[in-house]
Amino acid sequence: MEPGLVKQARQHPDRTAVLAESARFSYRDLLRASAGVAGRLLHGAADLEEKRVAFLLPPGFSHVAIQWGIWRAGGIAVPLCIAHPPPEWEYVIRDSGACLVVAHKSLAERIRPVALGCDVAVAVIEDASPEPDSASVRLPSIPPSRRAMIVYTSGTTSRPKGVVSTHGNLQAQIETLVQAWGWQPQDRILHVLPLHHVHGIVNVLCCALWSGAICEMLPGFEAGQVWERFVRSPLTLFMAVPTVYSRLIAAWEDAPPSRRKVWSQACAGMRLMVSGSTALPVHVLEKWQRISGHRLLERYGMTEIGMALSNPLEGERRAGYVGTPLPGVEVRLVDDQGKPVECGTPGEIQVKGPGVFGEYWRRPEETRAAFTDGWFRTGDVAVVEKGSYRILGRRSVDIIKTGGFKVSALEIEEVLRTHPDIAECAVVGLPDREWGECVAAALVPRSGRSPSPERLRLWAKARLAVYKAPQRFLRMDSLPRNLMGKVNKRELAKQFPPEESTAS
Ligand code: MCA
Ligand code: AMP
Repeated sequence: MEPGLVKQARQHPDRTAVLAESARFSYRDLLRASAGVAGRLLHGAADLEEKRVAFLLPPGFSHVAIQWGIWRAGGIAVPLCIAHPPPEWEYVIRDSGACLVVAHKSLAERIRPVALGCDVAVAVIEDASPEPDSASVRLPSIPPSRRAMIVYTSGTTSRPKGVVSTHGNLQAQIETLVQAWGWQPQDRILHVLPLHHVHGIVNVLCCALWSGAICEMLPGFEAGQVWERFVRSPLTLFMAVPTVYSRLIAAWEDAPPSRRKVWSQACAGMRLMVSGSTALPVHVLEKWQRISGHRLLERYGMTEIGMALSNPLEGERRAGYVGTPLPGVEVRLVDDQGKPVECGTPGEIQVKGPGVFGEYWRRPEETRAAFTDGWFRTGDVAVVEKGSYRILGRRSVDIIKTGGFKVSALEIEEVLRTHPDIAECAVVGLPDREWGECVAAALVPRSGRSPSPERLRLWAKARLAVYKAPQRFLRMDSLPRNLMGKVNKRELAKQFPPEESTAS
């Protein structure tokens, strides 16, 4: 038994799978390279038996070959974000109990001290290449119940939790999207998203490779580069977070009229453009439609479940709505007592289905708390109106979505409290035109200390992923607290001056 993606790839070995850095790699190349990787990871053993292998590679063919190689060897793939500072890597390596870190040569020197500090070896790889003899590598049988991947996600606990997806979960998450969005072998998608989250991993990369389509990978997102790529040759699909669309709109507005026209025309060949990970502002949807001619398809999902709700491929895509349950996904809304609500009444979104994860890595308590009678509790609140779901917000004020990344206020507070100049602090998300929400920190400095916002941001960026580092700071004499002594975050959010520009 092979992972579903591998089985699929065998059906069209000669088609192009990955385009990156002007090089073309076929599905046969991917099968061979990943078999070679698996053989080296196994190193004579029969099966990695769910050992965790962390990997740190820029987007490209090698990244995919390592991911597949870990899967084919029977291991659990733990993607590391190339832009994270060392403390974030260390946390993931330790928490997942990784037995090895596979690092691209360009990143090896940065991660080596971290891995060695965790007593974990580093395997440095040059660019993975297809191996002519890799067909002879003996690989273990991988049933759908085998754990495949751990993706770290922030939540209402202070440190991120590892979401464990099995091969069966991934297959279900992919198949529902392939069906709903009509993926075909003729598709060609431009990949600009990070590869340590489900949006970039499942919705873009895995769906493309499942379908025999072409996944063209850019090193990252830069608006002008993406527009010019749209122009160069036809693409059929694009998927991104609202901040990316806002940036594309801003670049278009800054461009001379002749370029605008060429850019807009280049979108005509696309068959579908998707937005998700955070609410799509209606003004972005409308502007994008005017510029590109495409009405963005907005969908709703979560690391723990893959995608759950989607506007239709054919038919009306309602602004401000995320559509209806995807094929094979059950969704219900419940009240505070856990009872399903009437249509038109807000309730918490709960999800069931083969794509829903089974556990947070080594966190049985949190796993138990996340489910009710087999339904996963998302913590998001929605309402159904005229048959379509509208997301109203989240139950917890401590979860912030910034530029599509979910961050935990509690995690950021915990780190800020270790700063020698900070006596007390509280973190909130504030509405932000560019990022959806931005991370804002209210600080009570220790007496006689006066840390500057710029220095604090730099200090935070050395310890936390850059998107967790507060963009706005507010100095206070004391934090607003309720009678129980708990910080009143809704009150606190109101105390930040409006219209202040972000630090970036
Ligand atoms: C970058 N910065 C950010 C963010 N990204 N700050 C807050 N929130 C962010 N998301 C920082 C930069 O480090 C920099 O700080 C400053 O902001 C500007 O950087 P810039 O180079 O302009 O940003 P960028 O590197 O171009 O990134 C913007 C981005 C990126 C492309 C929109 O945030 C991104 O790729 N977002 C997508 C996230 C995503 O895929 N989420 C899916 C997870 P300084 O100036 O101080 O250096 S959610 C998911 O998977 C579920 C399942 C779902 O539903 O999809
Ligand atoms: P993550 O845990 O990073 O996978 O983020 C999942 C969260 O992103 C969900 O729980 C929602 O809060 C949010 N989210 C995803 N898609 C949407 C959307 N279309 N509209 C509003 N929120 C969304």
